[in-house]
Amino acid sequence: MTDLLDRAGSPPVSDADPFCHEVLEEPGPLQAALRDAGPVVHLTRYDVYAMARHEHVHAALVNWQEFQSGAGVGLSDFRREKPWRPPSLLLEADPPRHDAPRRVLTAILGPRVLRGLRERWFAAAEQLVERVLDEGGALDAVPALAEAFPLRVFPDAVGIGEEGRENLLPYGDFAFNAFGPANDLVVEAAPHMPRWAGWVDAQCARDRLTDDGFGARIWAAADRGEITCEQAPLVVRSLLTAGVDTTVHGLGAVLYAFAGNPGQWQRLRERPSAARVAFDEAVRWQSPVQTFFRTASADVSVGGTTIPAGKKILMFLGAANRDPRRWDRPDDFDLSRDPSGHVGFGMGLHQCVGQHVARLEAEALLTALARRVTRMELTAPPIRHHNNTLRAWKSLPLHLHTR
Ligand code: PQP
Repeated sequence: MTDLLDRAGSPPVSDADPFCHEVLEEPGPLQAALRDAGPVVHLTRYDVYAMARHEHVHAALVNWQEFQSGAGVGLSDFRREKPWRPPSLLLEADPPRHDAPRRVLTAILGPRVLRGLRERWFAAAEQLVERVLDEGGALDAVPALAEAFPLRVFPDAVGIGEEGRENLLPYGDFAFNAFGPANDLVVEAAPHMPRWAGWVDAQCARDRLTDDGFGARIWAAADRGEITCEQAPLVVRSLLTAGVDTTVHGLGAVLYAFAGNPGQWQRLRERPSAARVAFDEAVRWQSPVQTFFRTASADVSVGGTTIPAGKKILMFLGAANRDPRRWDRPDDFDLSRDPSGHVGFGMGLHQCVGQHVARLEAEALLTALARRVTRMELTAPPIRHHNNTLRAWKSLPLHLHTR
């Protein structure tokens, strides 16, 4: 009887480090081991729990009452440790505090506002693709496309000035590293962080923003009393933290997917309207945002084991998106599948509020490429960029063929 209770109470354990370089380079084996070990695994190295199966990750993400965000969605427990910056009003907040900022951003980043950007972003993508093809079509797709396009359209859309934009990518990279442990990725960047953060915080002030961007719309919501004037700069900060690296690595994922699957590129060229589904399938397949933590608000029972109140739980979005219990041939990038239900944009209350922005950027770039490029050829092995949260490329050497 005691034995039964014990076994019912204690989950399988693993001493693996999900944030070591070996796993960041190739997370597949750890993801499979965690999925196969059971619904919940205790990661002894950090004394946190892990979920990697689609069923349980999905269920936890929609259960914001028991799996909270307010203590931070990284390893650090904000109830015990001072956060590296004032917590996000969106990502690192629970209802009811979360709701007003979320409502404001939902409207600003929604389909109605984005329709007004569509033509401009499609033209910018055409121009960028023309330029790289004029230069011969041999390029590193990370700087030349995946970084260049979001940097070309997103900061303008927010309405920040030209000066200092080179801080955006390193700031975002730091923020996503900071969700993990204080490993070498965090420690080596930390000395630069105050400079990046100082610049980002300064861009959030009303008088630094153009009067027609997302930033101005956030301040207008404060004028209408939908959020407070103290909240407005932090909501702008969320856009600047979340809006660049994520789409850069999302675009990197979809370009890598097509470079390695020429048949799928052929399919997209025949049916360019599939660009949005293709992007979602790439987000499922690569999961640019690999993991996020939640915190148990009470003792919570999952798959027969109890996670004690106050413990952090690591949600493996990338593992859920490759779970063979949920997906046929999960490791194939396949435009014929319906990727909906993937958790690459999260799920539930916190599901990515910027996903329509990301999809529009991807649709614009893929449409422009599909019009001209017959084949994307990898000309050298791509190189991963390691980040504690993001699955990313440092380099993606491509030749874009036009005939
Ligand atoms: C994945 C909000 C969202 C977006 C913030 C913040 C930071 C990152 C993200 C994560 N995020 N997609 O600072 O509010």
